[in-house]
Amino acid sequence: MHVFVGDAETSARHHALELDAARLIPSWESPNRAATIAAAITENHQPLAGGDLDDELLGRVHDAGYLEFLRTAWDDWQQLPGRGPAAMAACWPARWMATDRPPVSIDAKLGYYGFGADCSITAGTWAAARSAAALAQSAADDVLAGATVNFALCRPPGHHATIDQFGGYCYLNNAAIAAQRCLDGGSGRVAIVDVDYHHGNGTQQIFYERSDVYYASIHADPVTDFPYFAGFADERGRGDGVGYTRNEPLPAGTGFATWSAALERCLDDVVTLGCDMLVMSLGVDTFVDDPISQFRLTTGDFATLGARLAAVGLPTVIVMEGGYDVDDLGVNVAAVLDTFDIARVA
Ligand code: Q9C
Ligand code: ZN
Repeated sequence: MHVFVGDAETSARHHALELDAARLIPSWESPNRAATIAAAITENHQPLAGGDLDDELLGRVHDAGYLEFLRTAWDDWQQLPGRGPAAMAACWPARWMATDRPPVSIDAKLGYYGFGADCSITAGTWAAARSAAALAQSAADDVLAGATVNFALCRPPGHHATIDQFGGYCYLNNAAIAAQRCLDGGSGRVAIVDVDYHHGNGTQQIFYERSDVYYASIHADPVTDFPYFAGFADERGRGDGVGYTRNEPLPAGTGFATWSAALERCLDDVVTLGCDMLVMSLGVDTFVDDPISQFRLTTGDFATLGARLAAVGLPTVIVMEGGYDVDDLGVNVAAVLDTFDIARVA
């Protein structure tokens, strides 16, 4: 396994403000997340840096206007009299409003190109998001070149980022970028299996009408949990994509027995649908002690997950998503990676 780890400074310069239960707080998605994971996984692995992000690849996953917004948002925010410390929306277009009219002011753009107040843009956001996406791209390139499995320590995470909206701590969809890179490099069909606690609404949307990417997610029921408006079991794809999306919403309190049964249904599809590469959106916010989530997986369960993924036997790119119990984050990620390594060698 090769592990791709970005420049720590670049990642650390992104720390957004988050509106959490009507309080503006430093985001749970904090810089020390990447630091603690890096410390844990570089005990056993020599870290590799990412290459330069391919803007053409980025443009195949995200909308050009959205990317231009992300690039310029912080500078635009600086022009705003009375601005606060992070660029954050306070108004989103409601159902009947004129969303076909391109936004001009930075306030309008923040509402148009975002979908949640858990997320904001700071001075380092664009560079950090690009750096994370470059890790996903490089991890995919290295698997295309023959590596069996790689890990990209992406921060900020990506699976909530849609074609043209940021939210849920995500700006660029790292898993989608890895998957698109695999397709462009010759894969016939990529499976994205998303085990983050939250539904990956962005990844689902990007590939919803396509049959070259199968998207499966196991997550907290959107009736009770973010992102609330996607991730229901009856979302199965549209057009050419019918049957290439699977959602496994599970109730708060879910433990590994129920969770792993849902994983088996996803992995059955990966085989049945003839996927030849696997991208895993690895969130460990399913951990029993996660401060913002309600599943009950243990460190031992993460080890079991790693071995199970290895048994799928496909070239695999593992992309970091969520996980907010910083004390156990490194050990939990390492549990997945180390058992994958051991199982794949055996
Ligand atoms: N009071 C990822 O795990 N809502 N994103 C949090 C906390 C947003 C999670 C509310 C959760 C987003 C990548
Ligand atoms: Zn999550």
